[in-house]
Amino acid sequence: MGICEAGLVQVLNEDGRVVGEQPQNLSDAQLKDLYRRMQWARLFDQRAMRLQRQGRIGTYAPLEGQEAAQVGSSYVLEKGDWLFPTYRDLAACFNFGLSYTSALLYTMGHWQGGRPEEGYNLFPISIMIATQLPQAVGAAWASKLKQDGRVALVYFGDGATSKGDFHEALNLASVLKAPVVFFCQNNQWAISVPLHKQTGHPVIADKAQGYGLPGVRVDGNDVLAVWKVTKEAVERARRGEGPTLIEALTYRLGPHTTADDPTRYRPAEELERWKEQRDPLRRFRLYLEREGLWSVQEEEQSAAEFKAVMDEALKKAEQTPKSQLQQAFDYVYANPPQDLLRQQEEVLSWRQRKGRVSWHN
Ligand SMILES: Cc1ncc(C[n+]2csc(CCOP(=O)(O)OP(=O)(O)O)c2C)c(N)n1
Ligand SMILES: [Mg+2]
Repeated sequence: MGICEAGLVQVLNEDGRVVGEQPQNLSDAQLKDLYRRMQWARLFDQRAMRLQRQGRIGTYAPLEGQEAAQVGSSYVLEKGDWLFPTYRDLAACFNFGLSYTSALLYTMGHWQGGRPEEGYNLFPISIMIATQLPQAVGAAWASKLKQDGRVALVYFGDGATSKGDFHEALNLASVLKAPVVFFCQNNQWAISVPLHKQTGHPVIADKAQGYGLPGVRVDGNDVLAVWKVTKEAVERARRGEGPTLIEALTYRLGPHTTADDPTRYRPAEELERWKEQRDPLRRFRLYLEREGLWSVQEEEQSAAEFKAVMDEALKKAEQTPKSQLQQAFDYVYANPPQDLLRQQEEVLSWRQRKGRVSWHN
């Protein structure tokens, strides 16, 4: 699939040259901030992969290659809005109140992991494919009824479009004119299933037509284009004009998760092409350098700043006392049902016999 297709919104081409209409309302400081967030997301991701290999965190789903799609879109939200992420959307979460410590605690299996700062409506990470879509429509509908002006932005992958939840959510959102933005990161693979085996019509944005809402296809590796189309969709939702489906065409450069080996199903040339020519960071950096807004020194300084912040976050996460098995039961129901209480009793007495209290061993 070529990236210069008709109907694909682009601002920058692969060499960072302006080929589309530039967003006028981003300041120089914001442009640099966007780049820095992408750079830090990549550095976090690379560090997390190493931490998993060292056995210091659990299974991890890398986002490398999808930084522009996630940073550009989440950058548009206001604090009180809603964000519904999947397991691959940490770059979006970091833009929306999630600290590195909280993200690390999540991957370490701590019950308090994944919690955002106060005031951010960041929904828990959805590992179940597509379940978050109807939930986002529900949150958006509630906002509409309450007239609180909030918008819900929901992330999902190309694979999720095969689930009934995707179709139900688009249909319901359209009927209700719910203020929700459906953001599909089409990274062209659902684990080892390529897009052409996922759908008979590979332009995901087109599927919006059947439900009576606008569908936009954007170059997901072009942060300015992503920001622009998401801004329009969020503003449209906030004006009460209803939902939009955005398809961000991108590519997962890493494995599906740390438990996957993509060399068994993905052609090496495909990966090479996306890595060398279509890297979202390289493209934006080339643009910023030409505009005189970024330099090698700034790149190095920003990376050093990241390292200090990350080291501190990791220290905090590793010093956090391990979760107790009891806590797995504490925060699910206000009034736990009988079968859960039975399970609790069973597992706790089993653990007690073994002399263990942490769920980490
Ligand atoms: C309901 C459900 N079915 C199956 C799975 C197993 N599973 C995990 S990730 C995945 C592929 C998802 O692909 P996609 O939606 O393209 O997202 P990506 O991983 O590419 O970001 C599947 C099938 C799951 N987590 N939930
Ligand atoms: Mg995918």
